[in-house]
Amino acid sequence: MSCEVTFSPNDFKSDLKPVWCPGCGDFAVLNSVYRALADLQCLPQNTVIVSGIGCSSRLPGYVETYGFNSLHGRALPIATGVKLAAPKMTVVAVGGDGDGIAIGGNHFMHAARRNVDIAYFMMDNEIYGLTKGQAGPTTPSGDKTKSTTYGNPDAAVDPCGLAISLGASWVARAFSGDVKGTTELMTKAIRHHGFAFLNIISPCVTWRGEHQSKELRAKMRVLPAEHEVTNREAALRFTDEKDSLTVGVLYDIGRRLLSFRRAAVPAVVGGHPPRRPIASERDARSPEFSAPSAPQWPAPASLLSTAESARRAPLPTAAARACDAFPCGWTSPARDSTSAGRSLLSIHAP
Ligand SMILES: Cc1ncc(C[n+]2csc(CCOP(=O)(O)OP(=O)(O)O)c2C)c(N)n1
Ligand code: SF4
Ligand SMILES: [Mg+2]
Repeated sequence: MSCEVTFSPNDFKSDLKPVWCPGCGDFAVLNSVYRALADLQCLPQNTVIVSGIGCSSRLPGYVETYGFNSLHGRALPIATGVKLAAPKMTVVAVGGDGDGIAIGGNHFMHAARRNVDIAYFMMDNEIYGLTKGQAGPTTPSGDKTKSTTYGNPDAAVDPCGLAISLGASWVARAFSGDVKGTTELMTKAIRHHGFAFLNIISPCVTWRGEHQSKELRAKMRVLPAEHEVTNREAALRFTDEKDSLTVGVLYDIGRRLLSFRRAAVPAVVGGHPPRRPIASERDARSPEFSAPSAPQWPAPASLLSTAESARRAPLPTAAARACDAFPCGWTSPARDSTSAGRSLLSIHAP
């Protein structure tokens, strides 16, 4: 007798009650997260949500999956580590505009260019909410805030434009008030193989005013059907909008995943063998793992078999010496043949 368990959005609600201000856009984002996880039937034990610090970064606590409310600006390096150590997990990073583009801007750049297989939802309220309303990188020029009482003298950054220029392979924009649209974009981001960046415009009623929500809704436009998602120039045209707020997938290209490139590194480089070819496991995701989707970059058989044969081959003496000297506890094949091919990250995984 088979027993199939299905999850509803309510199953992803944790016992914690959100402490956001009444009317905060992050409530709607949270709702979309519950729905997206249910739509994809993500198993809670196979899902991790990692955040930084900020009002928005409280989100992992409200979701019944693994979660990590980490340090300001550090969601992406931690999510990257989780994904590399546990490649079968569905990894979602979340946080605010300040968390992702100000203090965490450097990490944003490297996660995008490395094309780590994680979905990143940035809740963009154009302000530092938790610390009481200072202007941040996405605050429009000229806007008065607690820290710019005469008007913001700086130019604002468009997070989608930034992500495209940094090499992200999937970039989209959503408005939190559009729960259906945001949910759809979240499911696409999670299914995407590679770094998927979703900029969610999410009003802060307390520091940006109650009118912000209405104004944003009035500006919302759906991406024209003829938009070509692989056309970089076309995508960038939607990242410099003043009077409109276009939602949808702006950019979507296939690029090799970080895991594929790691599998391709020859055994002797840096004295470490490549990690086991996790890409094959990743792409043959069985239904027990969430988000089945056709990989945009099917595992190149020649690449994986090269990596696999490199893994099995004994290391040259010099390389083995380099591993012995490495202070991470990594066991070289010379000392223990059973751990050949395991990387530092897999050794340290729980
Ligand atoms: C290293 C460090 N620097 C500064 C802070 C203070 N701090 C906490 S949250 C935050 C800004 C949060 O803004 P954002 O990421 O946009 O999130 P929001 O609260 O708007 O959702 C700042 C500056 C901190 N906690 N740690
Ligand atoms: S301060 Fe702004 S972002 Fe933070 S909970 Fe309140 S409304 Fe939301
Ligand atoms: Mg913010």
